[in-house]
Amino acid sequence: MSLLVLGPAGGGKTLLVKRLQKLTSGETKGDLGDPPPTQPTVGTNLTDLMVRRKMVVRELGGRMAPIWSSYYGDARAIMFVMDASDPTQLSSSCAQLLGVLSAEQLATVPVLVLFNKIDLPCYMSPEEMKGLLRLPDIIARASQPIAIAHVSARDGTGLPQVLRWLRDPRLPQSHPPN
Ligand SMILES: Nc1nc2c(ncn2[C@@H]2O[C@H](COP(=O)(O)OP(=O)(O)OP(=O)(O)O)[C@@H](O)[C@H]2O)c(=O)[nH]1
Ligand SMILES: [Mg+2]
Repeated sequence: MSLLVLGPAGGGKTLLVKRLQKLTSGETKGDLGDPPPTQPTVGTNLTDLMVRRKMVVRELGGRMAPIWSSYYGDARAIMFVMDASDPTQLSSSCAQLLGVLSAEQLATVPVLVLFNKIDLPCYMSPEEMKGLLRLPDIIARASQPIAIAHVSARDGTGLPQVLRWLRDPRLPQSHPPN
């Protein structure tokens, strides 16, 4: 299975994948440690992740957005990562997300929308953000199964939920109250 990780530059995709890799490697014993440094992804990053079985994770750098679609044919699941602490970026990220959801090749591919960086002060609550971005409408109209998670790749908040989704992306997810 191949998992595509998409989203705007600086949203935290690379750090998220590194954290998931560490969590699934069995070497953390519950402590993620300090976040490792990341560089903006030039092109794409490939990482193997063991969740039930080996999956290949392909992160596409935010600056690659114009050619993301050339990788859609290979995708079995998608994680779309945005920076919840950056209000100026959210609406353009949402437009990008709509583009992903409307791609014909992805019509049945499950999508996990991640609001990352919730360790930083956010100007809106997750519920307000969902409303502003009209996410309930978007989810109701989309053809693919969509789940949402609020996470921090920095401190690890919400990452167990991401791993649960990775085990079964097609299962309906329960959204814990935020
Ligand atoms: N505070 C905080 N910082 C984060 C979090 N996740 C990522 N960052 C930081 O955000 C910056 C960008 O993270 P990356 O993982 O490189 O972002 P990216 O989405 O891979 O960016 P591109 O590869 O350019 O598309 C880095 O300095 C990260 O340490 C988070 O949850 N909280
Ligand atoms: Mg990156």
